[in-house]
Amino acid sequence: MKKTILFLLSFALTLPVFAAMNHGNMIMDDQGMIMNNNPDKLPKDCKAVSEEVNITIRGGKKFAQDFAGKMFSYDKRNFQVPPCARVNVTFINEDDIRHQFMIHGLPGYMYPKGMFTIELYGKGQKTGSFIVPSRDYTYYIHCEVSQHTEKGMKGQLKVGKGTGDLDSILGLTAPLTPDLYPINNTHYTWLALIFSILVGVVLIRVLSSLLTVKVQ
Ligand SMILES: [Cu+2]
Repeated sequence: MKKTILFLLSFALTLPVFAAMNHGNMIMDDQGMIMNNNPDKLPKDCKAVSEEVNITIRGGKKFAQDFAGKMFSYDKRNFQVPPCARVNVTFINEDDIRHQFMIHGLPGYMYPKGMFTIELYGKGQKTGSFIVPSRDYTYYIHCEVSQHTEKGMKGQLKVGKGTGDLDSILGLTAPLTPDLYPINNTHYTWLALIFSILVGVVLIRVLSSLLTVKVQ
């Protein structure tokens, strides 16, 4: 009996912990995780899946390089799908750091906290699905890793006609609070400038006279 227990215990300890953890709504491995994957459960207001929509979205530094002051983004930042569509998202991370495809505002009775998320710890890709409800709405997509949204990793998904555009989406909408770096010139700034010019003139005079003496 003891031997059997020991054998089972040693076997359990050698199981790869991260190989395929499934915590209810979370599928995890050593590459990343998918939260609230839902390929089949219909929202209350949908009788059937209206359409199959496949989306491939890439994340990384290189997608932000055309935008001054930004650091990360997605290759596509604006999506539109029909009501009750099943959205199959393939998220590809092209960086060596953690990125997410996270969408908010989905019905809480199906998606805890209203979220569907694909997270990749580094380079790689994962595919997950969610089914959108029937009402027109604009859903917020972003990467929640600290500062990544502010640095450009933000997008939107419109169901039906949507409910307008979100702010601060690179190449699409203006930021609500633009980054400003104002230069406040005071009297002291001008005094410092005049003083520097005068010192410069004096230095040129003194140096040139010294050099002239040396040559003679
Ligand atoms: Cu990110």
